[in-house]
Amino acid sequence: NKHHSAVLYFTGLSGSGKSTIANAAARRLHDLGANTYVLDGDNVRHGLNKDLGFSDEARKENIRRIGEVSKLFIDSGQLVFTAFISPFQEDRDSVRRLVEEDEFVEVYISCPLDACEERDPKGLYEKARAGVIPEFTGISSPYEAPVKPELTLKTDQYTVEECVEQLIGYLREKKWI
Ligand code: GGZ
Repeated sequence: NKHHSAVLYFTGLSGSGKSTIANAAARRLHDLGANTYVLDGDNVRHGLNKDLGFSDEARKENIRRIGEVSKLFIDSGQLVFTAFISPFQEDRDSVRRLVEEDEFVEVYISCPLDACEERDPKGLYEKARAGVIPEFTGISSPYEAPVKPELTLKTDQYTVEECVEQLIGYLREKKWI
């Protein structure tokens, strides 16, 4: 099955739903015959990038490597999803410049901080508020919302399934699938 190769570059706060939506969308696209792969904390921060912490510099290096790996996956013909906070616009723009213009889709996984904090699936916000986790995004470390994302998925207003449909709709419109 022929499809366009690209990186669907997700960005958003911890708990916004990046990994959940990326995995659900990848499954959907796989069923439609596309070659997909998801890069997220589970397979990158625990492996290739396990030497990196959460300082601004470490996050920058995290995103740089993720960009390089994404490029390799694109070269191998995949639709690759990346699900990392990626808090800095400059670093996201660097990844954009690394690949072809029509190979980068910035997807803002939008959810207000208070809603993410309410979800707190891993109890990290509570620990961040207590000062147990330093430099936590949205609490004690900055998050720069995308200036001009190709796509915004509002996870506080739509279900996971609806967000996946919006993403599939975008890819269909582009005739990439
Ligand atoms: C933000 C942190 C931190 C700090 C650990 N700040 O919700 P999670 O748990 O599963 O996802 C978060 C993940 C963030 O890693 P990323 O590689 O996506 O971040 S970045 O793009 O900024 O490099 C969270 C956990 O790691 N986590 N400490 N201080 N998130």
